[in-house]
Amino acid sequence: MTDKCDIGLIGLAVMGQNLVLNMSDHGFKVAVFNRTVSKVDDFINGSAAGRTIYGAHSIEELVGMLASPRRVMLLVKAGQAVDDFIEQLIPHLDPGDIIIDGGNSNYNDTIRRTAYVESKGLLYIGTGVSGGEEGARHGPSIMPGGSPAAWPFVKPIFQAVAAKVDDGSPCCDWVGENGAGHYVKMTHNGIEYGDMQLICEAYHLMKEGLGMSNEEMHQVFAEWNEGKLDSYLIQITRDILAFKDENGEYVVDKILDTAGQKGTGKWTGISALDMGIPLTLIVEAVFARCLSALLEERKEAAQVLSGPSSTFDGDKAAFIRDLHDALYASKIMSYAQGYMLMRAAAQEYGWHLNYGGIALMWRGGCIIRSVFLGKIKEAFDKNPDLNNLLLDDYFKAEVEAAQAAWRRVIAKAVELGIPVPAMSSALAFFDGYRRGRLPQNLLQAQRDYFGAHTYERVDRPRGEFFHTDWIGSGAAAISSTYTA
Ligand code: 2AM
Repeated sequence: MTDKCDIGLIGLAVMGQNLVLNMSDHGFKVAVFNRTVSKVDDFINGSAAGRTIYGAHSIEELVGMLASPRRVMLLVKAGQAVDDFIEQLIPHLDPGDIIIDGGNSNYNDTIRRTAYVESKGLLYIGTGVSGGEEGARHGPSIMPGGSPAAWPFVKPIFQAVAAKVDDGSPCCDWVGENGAGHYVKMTHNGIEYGDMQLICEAYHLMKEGLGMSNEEMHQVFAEWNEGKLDSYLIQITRDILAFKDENGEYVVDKILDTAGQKGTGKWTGISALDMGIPLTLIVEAVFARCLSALLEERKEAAQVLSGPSSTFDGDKAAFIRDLHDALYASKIMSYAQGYMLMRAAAQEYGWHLNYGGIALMWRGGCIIRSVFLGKIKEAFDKNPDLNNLLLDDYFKAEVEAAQAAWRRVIAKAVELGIPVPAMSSALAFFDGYRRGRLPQNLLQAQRDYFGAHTYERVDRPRGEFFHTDWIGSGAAAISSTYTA
């Protein structure tokens, strides 16, 4: 090695190795290190052989191999391992050097770490990297946040290795301060939960409601992937439905119906609850996984509890067209809710989020990549201050056009007893969001009745609170005495 390396990477699991190979494809010189040091030599002598990739056998050696300002990226297990490496790196780094965490860290940790690393005179980046091992190798979606001053030094590398959309724009841009990058990555994962659940509900309706074969469903998803729903998840669903094992049998039918989760959907839901944002579709998607995991309980219940015995007797082709629109409209609700969440988080944490840029970052490289995200980008290009996606002319018209079909699908699902928690909660959200008056006037009355929580009035300015003596006791109950 003659010159110093452009970047150092710690953590040589498959993601780390693939990202390093990707960086070397783009002409960057990369120094690598791993806790289990033998993996460094295995990599250097294996898939990294003959490339601009150089092994280090200690943190000190790694840091010594880097050009200034040094850029050290961690791709290690989220949690304590990140804090441990930060501690090990700090004594070897100089002011202005940059530590980058590319793992699936919780944004709260990234907020804390940014402040801590900055307090040592260094810069910090916490970045979402999406697209799995394949994405890391050939172009992930990269969502960096942290110390804004670090971005110009990382930008050329990240934008070179990131996925590109049709016009060549990279799926990587600056997201915002401290934990913003990991927050946006978390929201991406929540939206991914929602997209997957919506597809599963469509599958359930086709399979159980219409009695369709895997081959027929494969055809439907193949068609859907040619239109507005064109996306990675629809595409892999198409392929999964047609996939047969060595015995010529469909693999999907042999898979146990109990879903796992790593927690990012749950984090998204918790954040929404904390901030009071109705992220109903994603939360329903998390709960749908939870319900699926109660496998034994469900099997027992299936022996005892029955539902409607009606079967579908309508026009199947028409219903499939309706189902397309129901999925599409529900997806619009999910993204509208996701953007509501990010907007609230930006306010809560003081981030300056680039909403159109986020749509572009998700447009390619990641699991939720889709043509649809191009439309979201357009909506924010048209109006960067767009308050809600549903108020954009394009999406407003799309929902209007899909609305009747969406309602028919939900009604039919209810009639057939097939659960569609994401699609139906999306519709309930839409019907609530578009109403100037909801029944919570009654709820406020109830709260005031039993707990003297007070209420505001339609005929008085906001901020004036009233209490009614509902039971005529005359006693001025105050809510602080309410303990039920
Ligand atoms: P290893 O190869 O030594 O296990 C993904 O698991 C990556 O994170 C691997 O590079 C792994 O290193 C690293 N890793 C996991 N837990 C770690 C820890 N507690 N400290 C340091 N590195 C860790």
